[in-house]
Amino acid sequence: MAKKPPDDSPKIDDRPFIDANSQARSRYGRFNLAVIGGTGVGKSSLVNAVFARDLAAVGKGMPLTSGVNYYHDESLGIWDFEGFEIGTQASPAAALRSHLATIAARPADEQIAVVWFCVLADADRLTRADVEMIRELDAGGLPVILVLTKVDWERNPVTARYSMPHDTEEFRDWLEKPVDNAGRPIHLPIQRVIATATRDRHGKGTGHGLGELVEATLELSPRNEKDAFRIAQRLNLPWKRQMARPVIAAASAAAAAAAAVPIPVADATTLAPIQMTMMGRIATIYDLELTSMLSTSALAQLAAQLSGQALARSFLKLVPVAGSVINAGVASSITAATGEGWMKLCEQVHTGRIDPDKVSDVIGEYTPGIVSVVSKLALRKIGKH
Ligand SMILES: Nc1nc2c(ncn2[C@@H]2O[C@H](COP(=O)(O)OP(=O)(O)O)[C@@H](O)[C@H]2O)c(=O)[nH]1
Ligand SMILES: [Mg+2]
Repeated sequence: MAKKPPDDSPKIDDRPFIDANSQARSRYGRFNLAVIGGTGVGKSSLVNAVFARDLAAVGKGMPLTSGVNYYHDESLGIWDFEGFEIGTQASPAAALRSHLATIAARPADEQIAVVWFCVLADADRLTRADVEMIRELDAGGLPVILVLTKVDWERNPVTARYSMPHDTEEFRDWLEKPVDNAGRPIHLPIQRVIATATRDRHGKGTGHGLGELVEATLELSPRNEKDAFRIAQRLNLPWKRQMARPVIAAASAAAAAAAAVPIPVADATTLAPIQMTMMGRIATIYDLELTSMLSTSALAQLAAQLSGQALARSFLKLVPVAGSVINAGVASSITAATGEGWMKLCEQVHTGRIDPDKVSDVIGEYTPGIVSVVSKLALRKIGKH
């Protein structure tokens, strides 16, 4: 059980933490995806596989019209064209056009970035209505990924490679060079064709083509919505590290600048807001809601840990080697170590290896061993002489 900071500890403000988290959230914004396809083609399964959450079950839903729903949480919005069936309307393309116009008139944070147009892999062609709807999306300036769903991948027992059935391959080839019955080319404005499955035919397995799907989605997303997608998706962890590292570097530089004139150890509280802002931003990148992750008392404890109190105690033991002030090098090393540790903790929560409710219990294992940081620096210093 974590100890509460002693009553004589300096008052630590945990606001920078929460402010940075919510500011980063509003800066990155929400990523909105449109998913189109008949009932049962596997739309919801794809969304669950890529974003690791069932918005339809837990999120706020808003029926735009019959068959079109908007589900969202803070970082992700899904326009689910569910039951928007081919054949149920006189002209699906005209209906789609009017839905797109309605959506376009809605707030900026609900605007569609990319479309997944989902078709069962064992269909053998697109229908005329499909083609017209895709043209409608293209006319609306939306990038369209044609997603073949429920591909029945087969594993070759000798090579251990997976391949798709011959028919699916033919369908994919047709999509890449579509022609009509008379062999004349058809205008089909799709940006990608991606063959996917979220499970095998026995309902097991981890899926196929999903990595390719997130890469294509990122690539086709408007420039200023790419970060929102990197945050909302849950399949690609390296993208999150790529976003977190510059945040750590910037905070380390800010800490070094703050300690350009060495700070007496007792005043190390100066660095706490820098580190907490960094941690709030990193949590956002992992799409973690800080206030639900850390109890108020855990936040206060963390704040105290980052403050002069904890530092001072560790430093006292190290004064002979480290001196009694925090200089730029120490400030930046401690901040970098805090950032790396926090990033790893966020990763564990994000991937479900640590229960968000348990963060308060394990945080000490991830935030820096200040003693170890300082010892390393001191050793390096000694080594030089
Ligand atoms: N074999 C197989 N079944 C799938 C796959 N994806 C989804 N399903 C199943 O297909 C059914 C419909 O999926 P769902 O995602 O609800 O489709 P939606 O109506 O388009 O949202 C469910 O029973 C899923 O378990 C897949 O890749 N392979
Ligand atoms: Mg569904």
